[in-house]
Amino acid sequence: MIGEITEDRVNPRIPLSIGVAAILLCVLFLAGTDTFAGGTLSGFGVKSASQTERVVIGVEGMYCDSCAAGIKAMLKRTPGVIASEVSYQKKEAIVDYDSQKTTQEKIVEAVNNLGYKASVKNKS
Ligand SMILES: [Cu+2]
Repeated sequence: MIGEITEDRVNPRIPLSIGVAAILLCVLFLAGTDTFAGGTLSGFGVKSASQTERVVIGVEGMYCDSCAAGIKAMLKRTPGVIASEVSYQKKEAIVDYDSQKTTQEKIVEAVNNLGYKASVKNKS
């Protein structure tokens, strides 16, 4: 898992201008942003003890970038969440979390508690 994230980071092939391909690669793009990778890496204080997993959560009900920023801020305070990237345009949140401290269900619930409609899009 740690290896995967590192690989994403050193592989910045992001064809931004290619329409459909860009949409297909949006998850890769978000996973490869510096903020995301940096936050993730700095969260690995105890590599051996934590189990980092990634979940993509679909979020309905965001109306602007501030909504996404609000969700991201909330996730940052959520126990077990290591890093997150929330996109209003993609209507999704990509969350790295410690599976020994929280679950996908709890993260989805936390987003729902803010008033959005969240659901797991794919499992890591
Ligand atoms: Cu908003």
